[in-house]
Amino acid sequence: METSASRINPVRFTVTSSNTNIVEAAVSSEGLLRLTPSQLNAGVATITIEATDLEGGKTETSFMVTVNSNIESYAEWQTNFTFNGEENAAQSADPDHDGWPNLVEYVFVTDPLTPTETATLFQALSNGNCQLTIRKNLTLEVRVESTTDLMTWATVWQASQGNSGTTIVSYQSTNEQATITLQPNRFGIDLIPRYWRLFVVGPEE
Ligand SMILES: [Ca+2]
Ligand SMILES: [Ca+2]
Repeated sequence: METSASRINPVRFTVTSSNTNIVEAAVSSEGLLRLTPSQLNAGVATITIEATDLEGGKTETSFMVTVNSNIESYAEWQTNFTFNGEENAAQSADPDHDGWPNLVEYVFVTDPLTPTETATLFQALSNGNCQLTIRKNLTLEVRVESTTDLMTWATVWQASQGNSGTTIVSYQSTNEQATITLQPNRFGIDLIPRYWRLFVVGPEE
């Protein structure tokens, strides 16, 4: 006579995160709790674990986790430079007179105290596309807009979409920066010349 026995789990676990933008939580079939922090967003989330026994009885417990961001903020970035006076460190200041205020220098990872060749980092290409080399991990609202008439601007790309989206022709990145080629309209060859602009919402000062 043969007998067999299979192991049953006397308790089932489910887990939820109060903010999956900050941390995702899951329990594997082996009962391991896995927490996956966001690469971009910092903050606090509550993880709740619920256990259900074979009779359907439930109990739960929760704890809080804090996710720290290792993305360099504007405030951290500007401490890398020795500005001549506090007003020169402001987001809107342009102490090197290259036309890019410090906030834009931060977004492009350029030196706010040395004139930047801005046209090589954000340029309209002759085929009607646009290319920019920009900080890869941005928590600020940053978007590229285009227009044909300088009246109506359309968003072509925004930082939150990263390397996904139909307007991206190519996306190459290093640890810190991404070089992105954008096409405003796949069918709009007759709409050249186009104008491009970068729109940045700075952090509270
Ligand atoms: Ca500047
Ligand atoms: Ca500069």
